[in-house]
Amino acid sequence: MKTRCLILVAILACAVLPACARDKADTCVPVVRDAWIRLVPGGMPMHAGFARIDNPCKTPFTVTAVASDAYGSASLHETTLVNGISRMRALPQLALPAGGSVELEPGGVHLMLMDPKKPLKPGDHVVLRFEAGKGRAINGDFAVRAAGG
Ligand SMILES: [Cu+2]
Repeated sequence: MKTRCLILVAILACAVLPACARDKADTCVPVVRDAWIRLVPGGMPMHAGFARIDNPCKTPFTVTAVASDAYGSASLHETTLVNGISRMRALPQLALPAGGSVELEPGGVHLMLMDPKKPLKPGDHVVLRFEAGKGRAINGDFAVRAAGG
């Protein structure tokens, strides 16, 4: 009886495992790390968010929208130097190649966060959601830091 059970378990495991492996590949998602938000002096309702996003998956992940319950609006921005003047422009999307990563950092690509729904102070945490269409999305936990921090 015991032997028969063991054989049954082995057969079931064989039937189930390939499906598990396939599910794992499908549910692989990029990881948001070292994420932080910089407050602006004077409590201006306009913050910048920075992070590193790693995509260890076999499929690219293209961020097409950013959302947060903590802000009236969130978007992708890029800072560029034009004739020595620092300018910002909206980025329609941010591509994360398979196995690649992107750095959102001061002076480069960043998140423009407008109209905080309640006052934020250093040490607070805010969740930002990176959406890639077709229901695909990842969350990042952002730590709030003081202006200049
Ligand atoms: Cu900006």
